[in-house]
Order: sequence, then structure tokens, then C-alpha cells
Amino acid sequence: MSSALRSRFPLIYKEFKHCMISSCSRRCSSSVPGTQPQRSYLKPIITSVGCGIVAGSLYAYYSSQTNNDPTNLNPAIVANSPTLKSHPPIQISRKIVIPNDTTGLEITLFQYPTCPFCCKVRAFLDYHGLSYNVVEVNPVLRQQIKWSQYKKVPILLIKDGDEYVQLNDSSMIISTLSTYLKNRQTCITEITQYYPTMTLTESDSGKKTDVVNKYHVMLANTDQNQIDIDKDERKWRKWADEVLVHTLSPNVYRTKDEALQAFQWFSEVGEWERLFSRWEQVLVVYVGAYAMWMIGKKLKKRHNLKDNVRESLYDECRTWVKEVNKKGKFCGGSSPNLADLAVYGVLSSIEGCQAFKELLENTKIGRWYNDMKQACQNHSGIVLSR
Ligand SMILES: N[C@@H](CCC(=O)N[C@@H](CS)C(=O)NCC(=O)O)C(=O)O
Repeated sequence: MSSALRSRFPLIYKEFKHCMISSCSRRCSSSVPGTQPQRSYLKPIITSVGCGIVAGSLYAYYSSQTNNDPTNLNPAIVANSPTLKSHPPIQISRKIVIPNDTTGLEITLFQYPTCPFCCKVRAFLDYHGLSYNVVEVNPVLRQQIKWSQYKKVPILLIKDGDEYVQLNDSSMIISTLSTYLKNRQTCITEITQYYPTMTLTESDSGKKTDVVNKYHVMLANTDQNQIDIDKDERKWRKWADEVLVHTLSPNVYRTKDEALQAFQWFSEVGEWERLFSRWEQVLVVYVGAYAMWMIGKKLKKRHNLKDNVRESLYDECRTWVKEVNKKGKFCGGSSPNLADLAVYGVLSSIEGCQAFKELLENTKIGRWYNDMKQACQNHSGIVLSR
């Protein structure tokens, strides 16, 4: 063994040397000088080669058996939405009260003010004129969601009878509420059973959890034209979650200055000065900005964004504008559909950032965006009574 190899693999070298010494000493002690010298060398070689072949074959047989065994697959764990006997004792940050809301729903949204998934849910609630409570979650310490096993936001709690149903995942929340608004006879708990959470354990990437049917509004539609419209709406909702959203962070946190400016805006929108202690606020703004600047660079690579990340954001928004123009004022035609609300919600999360300003200057998304903003502020989708 060369000295270079020895220095790179000291442990292997030690083992190799140990084997050489032990096999050599065995050979010396077991053989009688002058008698059958070839056999004493050949026997251990043949024995080890033979053992190797047998062990290798057994291993190959075992592997092929276990790989083909269907019972060896990891089963999925399926769970329904959790329910709580009482509301967690967390201080409500603010109440949004819509006087014309006739649903009587008691809703609490746990959120970060500028998380795109939370903004999507708020866009839905505002557009449909639903009253709701907001709990601002501290994004670093997250004490406000300690009671929950699910550790992301948004989380929505809805009172149903004597209990509170916990809805996790923005698209599931929107589909559940949308189903309810179209058929108020069905109770929320019953609707959530159409959206179980499924956890799969995959050998290479660990656990993966997602909500089944999360883009489906549960209506018994038989009209083919409506079925096609619904399918298209689902396609763009998914696009908002899986494509558009990934262009945001690398743009908002493109430089350290932009990241800090973004976090200062988050603090303003989320009223962190009022809601969090001074040290918590400083921690979140500075630690958050620095961490997100670092993470933004990784996300740029992971999602294959262009070198100039702005171009990726503009490209996706131009794709969206083209789609809207094919359909009318909104993707939903003359009024917004769930895809409009999803895309608007996602983009509204960066409204105070430099990236958004430049997006308006470089694309034609402004007209649609302002129409959506007005529709949400005016609660244009409110269902007055049913
Ligand atoms: N699929 C989820 C994604 C939610 C999500 O990723 N939320 C982020 C905030 S934008 C989160 O809570 N991340 C965990 C953390 O901040 O610790 C949804 O649509 O609601």
C-alpha cells in the first residue's frame, strides 16, 4: 500500500496490515516446514473465496426476496382533522368583523402576516365577507401554536357544535370553506372527512405529508362544461402553490438590504411592535432577515430560477396575465374564482417589497391585481343569505 493511500485511509491500512500479520503468523504456525507448502496457501484462499460466494449469493437472494415482498411496503398513515374540546388560551391579536356575514361561523386564523399561504386564506375570507379572529404567530419562537401538533401556518380553528375543528393547509382550508358556503346544510366536521392527511414514509426522502383532495370543492357536478371549468381552476390553484410561490423568497430576500427591508415591512403589517416584546421583535427582524437571505440563495438553486431571479418572477406573472386575458376580467371570467384568489393571495404577501414594485413596472399584472384587491376589500363574494 502506497504511503499516500496509507495517509488517506489510516484505518483501512491498519486493518489491512493486521490481516496480513495475522494470516502470516497463522500460516507460519500451522504449516510444518518442508511439507505441502501449496496446500497451506491454497486452502485459506479457496475457503474464503467459497465463503464469499455463498455469503454473496445468500445476500442477493435475501435482497431480491425482500424487494419483491409487497408486505415490505410502508403503509400510509391517514388522519382526519383534529378536534379540540376548547379554544386554546391564546390572546387574539385582532378581530375582523363583517356586519353582513350571515354564516355565524366562529373562525380563528393562526398566521404570519406575510406568509403567502396565510395571505391566500385571508384573501378567501375577505372576498367572501367572513368574520374572523387573527392570532399573529411569532415566526421564530412560535409560542402561539404550541398547542398544535402541526407546526406550520396557516392553521384555522372553526367552532362546530361544542368542539373546535382544526384545519391545516391553506388549500384544504379554502376547499373546506368553499364547499361549506355552497352547501350550508353540511357541517364542517363532515366536510373535513373528504380531506384526510396522508403521511408516507419513503426510504430515500423520509416522511412526506399532504392533504388528499385539497384542491377539490366537494360538489356533485354532472355538467361537463362545469367539470372542465373546475378542473382548470384546480390546475391554477396548484400552480400558485407549486410554481408561483417558489419565485417569491429568492426575489424578496435577494440581497441583505432587501431582506431587512422586507422584514421591517412584515413587522409593520403584523404590528409586531405592539404584539411582541422589543427583544422578540428585534430577534425576528434581524435573525429572520439574515436567515432568509441565506435560504433564498438555496431556494433559487432548488427551484431552478434564472440567474436574475426577477426574470423568473416576471415570466410566471406574464403566464398568469395571458391566462386571465383569455378568460375576461378574471381567471374566473367576470368574477374571481379560487385560482384568482390563490394567485392574488400569494402575490399580496410581497406587496410592500421592492420586488413587487418592480413587478408592477415590468409586467402588465397591475390591472388584474388592483381589481382583485378591490374585490377582496369590498367583500364582493359575500353570500348574503342562504
Ligand atoms: N402546504 C402548506 C404550507 C404552509 C407553510 O409552509 N407555511 C410556512 C410559512 S410560509 C411555515 O409555517 N413554515 C414552518 C415554519 O415557519 O416554521 C399550506 O399551504 O398551508
